[in-house]
Amino acid sequence: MKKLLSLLLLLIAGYASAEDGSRLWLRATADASATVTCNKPSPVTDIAAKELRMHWRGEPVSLNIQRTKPFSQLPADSYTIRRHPKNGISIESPTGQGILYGAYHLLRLQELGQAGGELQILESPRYNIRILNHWDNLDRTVERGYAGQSLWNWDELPAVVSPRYEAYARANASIGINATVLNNVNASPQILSATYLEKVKALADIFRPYGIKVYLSINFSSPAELGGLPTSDPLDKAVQRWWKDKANEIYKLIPDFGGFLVKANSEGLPGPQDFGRTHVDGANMIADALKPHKGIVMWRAFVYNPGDGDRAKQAYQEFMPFDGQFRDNVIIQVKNGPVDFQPREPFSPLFGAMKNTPVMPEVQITQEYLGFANHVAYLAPMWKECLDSDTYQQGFGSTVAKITDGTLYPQKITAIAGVTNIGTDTNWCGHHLAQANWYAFGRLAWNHELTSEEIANEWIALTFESPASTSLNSITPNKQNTAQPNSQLSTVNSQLSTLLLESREAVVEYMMPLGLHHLFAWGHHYGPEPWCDIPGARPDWMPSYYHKADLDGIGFNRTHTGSNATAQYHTPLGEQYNDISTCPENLILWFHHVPWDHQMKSGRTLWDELCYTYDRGVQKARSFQKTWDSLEKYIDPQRFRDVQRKLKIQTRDAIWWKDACLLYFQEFSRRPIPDGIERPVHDLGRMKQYRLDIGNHENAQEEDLFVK
Ligand code: BDP
Repeated sequence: MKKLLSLLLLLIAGYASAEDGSRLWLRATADASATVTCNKPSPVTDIAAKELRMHWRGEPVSLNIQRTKPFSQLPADSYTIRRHPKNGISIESPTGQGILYGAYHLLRLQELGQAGGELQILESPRYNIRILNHWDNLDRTVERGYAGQSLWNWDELPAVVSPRYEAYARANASIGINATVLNNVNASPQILSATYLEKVKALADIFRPYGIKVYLSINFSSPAELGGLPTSDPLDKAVQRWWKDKANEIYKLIPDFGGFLVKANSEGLPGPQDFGRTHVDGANMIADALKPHKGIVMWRAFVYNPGDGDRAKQAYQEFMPFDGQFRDNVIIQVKNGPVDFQPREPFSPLFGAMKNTPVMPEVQITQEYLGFANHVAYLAPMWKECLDSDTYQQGFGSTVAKITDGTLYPQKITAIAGVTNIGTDTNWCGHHLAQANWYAFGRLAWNHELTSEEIANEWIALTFESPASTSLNSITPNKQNTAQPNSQLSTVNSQLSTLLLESREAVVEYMMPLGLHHLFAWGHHYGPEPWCDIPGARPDWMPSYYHKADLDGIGFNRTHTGSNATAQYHTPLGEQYNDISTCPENLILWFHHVPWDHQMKSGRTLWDELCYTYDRGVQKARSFQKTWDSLEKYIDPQRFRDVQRKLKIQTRDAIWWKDACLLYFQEFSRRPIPDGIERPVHDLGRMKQYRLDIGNHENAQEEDLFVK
C-alpha cells in the first residue's frame, strides 16, 4: 500500500513537472499507432505521417498529393480532409506542406474532441507568407524580448543543434507559420558573413521539412562594412555586384532561402538616403540581386525623423510618392499603426493608400508596449481591430485584411509578419498565457476571419484541457488535474477565455486610454513616465510630444487645424476622425486636443472619464486575479502558480500606471479625482524622482521599484 502510494505520488509529481509550458499547445500523447499511407512520400509528408502515427487514435489515414480540383485556383498549401465511411480518412493537397497542415488540423480536431462524425474540410491560407520576425542579436540578446535569450545559439551552430530548433519548427508548422526572419531588423552586417551563413544553413535545414523558409534582416551598409567597399550606394556598380554575389553565395547554401527584411534610414540605421538615393533605389537594387533566385525583399515603412512634422504622418509621406515604382519582388512592410505598436492606434493610413505596391502588415507579438511578459494581454482582438478596419479605399468594406490579402488587389506576394515573443525560457514566451499570442498570430495569418474568441477557445482547450497523458489519467487519483468531466472543462474555457478577451482592453485602460499614446518610461518602455524629459533627446521620443497636456486640455490635434493627419484617411473615415463629435472616443486623444471639460458620451467630463477609465483598467486587473484563483482546482500546480505570480505583478503595475498618469495629468487639469474610484497609493513627487530599474522589474518589492 505504501509502495503504491509513493508510486502515485511520483506520478503526480512527474505530471506536475511536465506541465512547465514547454509543450505549448501540442500536448497530445505520443502512444498511438495509426496506419498512415502516402502516395508521394517526401521529407515533409514523412513528418505528417510520423505525427499521425504517433498521435492519431482513429481509422487509417491516406495522404494524397494531387493537383486536381478543388485546388486549381487555390494557394499551394491548401488541403482537404475527408472521412470516407469505409476507407478511413484522406488528406489531400497539391503539396507536401499542405498535407502537413492537414495532419496538424486533424490532430487539433482530435484534441478538441471534434474529430468524430462527417469530415468535409477545405482549408486555404489567406496570406501566402506567414512570417515571424525575430529581433534576435548575434550575441543572443533579444531586442524587446522578455523570454530569456535568443533561441539561436550562434556560438555552437552549426556543429551543435539544439532539439529546440525542431520543436520550434514543429510548433510553427502546427499553426500554419511558414517563414521566419532569424535576426534583428537592427541588423549586424556579420549575419551575411560566410561563417554565419553556415549557421543559418544549419537552421534552414532543420526547418525545411516543416515547410518553413528562412529569411534574414540585412544591414544596408553591408557592402562597405562587411565587404570592405568604399561605399554602399545602391547605384554603384560594385555595390550591386556585391549584393548579387552575396545572393548567389546564400542560395548555394540554402536553395529555398526566402529573402531579406530591410530597416533602412530609420532610427539611425543606414539606408539609401545616406547616399542621396531613395527607398526605391535601395529596395530595387537588392530585389534585382534576389530575383534570379525567386527571393523577395520586405522593405519596412517604419521611418520617421525628428523635425519632419507629425511622426504619425511620415511613413505615408515618404512612401506614397513611390507607389508603383518598386520591383515585383518587393513588398512594403507596414506596422499596424502609424506610430509604433502602441496599445491602441488607428490603422496606418498606408494601408489603403498604395494602389500599385504590395503592402503587408507587421504586428508585434512581443509585448514591448503592453507590459512585457509580465502582463496578460491577449492580442488577437488588437490585430483584428487593424485587419477588420475599413480603409474605404474602394468604398465600403475595403478592410485592411482585404487590401493586403490579395482580395481587392491581385498582389503577387501577400504576407503578414509578427515580431515574436519567443526565447529560451522553458515556456518559450515568458508568460504561459503569452503563448496564446504566438498561437493567435499563426491562426490569424492563416485565416483572419476567425474570431478572437474562437482562437482563444481553441488555444485554451489545447493548452490547459486536452489530456496530457492518457496512461497517467487512468491511474492518477488527482483527476482534476488531468482528464476532466466536460462541465469542468467548460469552466476553465469560459472563465479563461473571458479573461483573455478582456485583457488587451484592460491594458489600454490602465496604461493609455482614449487614444493616449507613448507615455512610456524612457528606453525600456516598461512602466509610465508621462513627465519624461531628457535634455537633448529627440523630441519625438518624449511623451509630451504625444500627450500635449496643458491647462486647457490633453491630446494631439491631428485634425485640419492641427497636423492634418486625418487627411491621410479616405472619405468618410478622414472626416469622421476629424470631427470631435464623430471621432470614436477610444481614439479621441489621438486625433484631438480635447478640453478637460469636454462632455463625453457618458455625460462625464473628459477628466472624469479619464479617471474612470484608468480605474476600470485597474479593476479588471484585479478581477483577472480573482478569476485565475477560482480556477486553481482545474489547472496544474506549476502553471497555476506561475500565472498567479504574474497577475500579481500586473495588478501592482496597473495601479502604478493609473497613479502616475492621473497624478501627473492632474497637474494640468487641476480637477479632483472623482469620488468612487480608487485613491492613489503612490506619490507623484517620488515617482518622478526615480527611474525604474529595468533589470529588476519583475521581482522588485514596491519600495525597490524605482532606483535613482
Ligand atoms: C520600436 C522598438 C525598437 C525597434 C523599432 C523597429 O522600440 O527597438 O527597433 O521599433 O521596429 O518600437 O524597428
